[in-house]
Amino acid sequence: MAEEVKLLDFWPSMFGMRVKVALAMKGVAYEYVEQDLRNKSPLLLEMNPIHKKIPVLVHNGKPICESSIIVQYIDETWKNRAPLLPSDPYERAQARFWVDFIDKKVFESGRKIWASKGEEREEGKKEFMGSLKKLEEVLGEKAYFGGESVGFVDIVLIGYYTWFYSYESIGNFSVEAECSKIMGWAKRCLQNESLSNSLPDPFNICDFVLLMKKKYGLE
Ligand SMILES: N[C@@H](CCC(=O)N[C@@H](CS)C(=O)NCC(=O)O)C(=O)O
Repeated sequence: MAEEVKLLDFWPSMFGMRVKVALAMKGVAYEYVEQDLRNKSPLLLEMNPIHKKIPVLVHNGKPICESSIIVQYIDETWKNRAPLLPSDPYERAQARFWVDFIDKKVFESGRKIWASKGEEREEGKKEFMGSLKKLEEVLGEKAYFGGESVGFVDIVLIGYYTWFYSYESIGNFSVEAECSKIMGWAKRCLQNESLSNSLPDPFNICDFVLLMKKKYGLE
């Protein structure tokens, strides 16, 4: 039986980007279904009744929610190509720890940079750069967080790279100046077509962010 794989997503979402990258790395064909988050579709509400959020992967009619859980599901389901999580249990636990760190720290500080101002924005910048510096330590001398090849942590973090330009322009700072190692890592990741073809243009993200700021009076 042919597999039916559908992705419910919204293009600027760094959470959705993870899923697109993972599917591309595994070479899984899928139907992309863009969602309007201001007017949620019956399909999204049916597939993610708890959180009502994208991304949702629908595999043969069954929904899988929460981006980092989806990436792990993809890795376990399409095992025969491009392993994403380490096979060693300790290494796997470490990868999950840093994914959890990214989920808890990076999104919120990034949001503070673009969606607030004054002291809160400054706090966001400090937290954001602090998290990137910590991640640089974790990367160490490795090419990727996954070692010699792109892995779980790389896939989870790379979507944020497409937002760096927006954070930098709005927050008036430079990631490159303070975290050149992370920028080197991101550029290496983008040499991989599964990643570069799955990610939006940072300028388009910035146009989207500026539009959101205007729409919600966040200037
Ligand atoms: N923890 C979730 C976060 C997903 C998320 O925040 N999605 C946002 C878009 S970036 C969303 O669907 N928002 C709609 C809403 O909150 O109503 C994941 O990793 O999948």
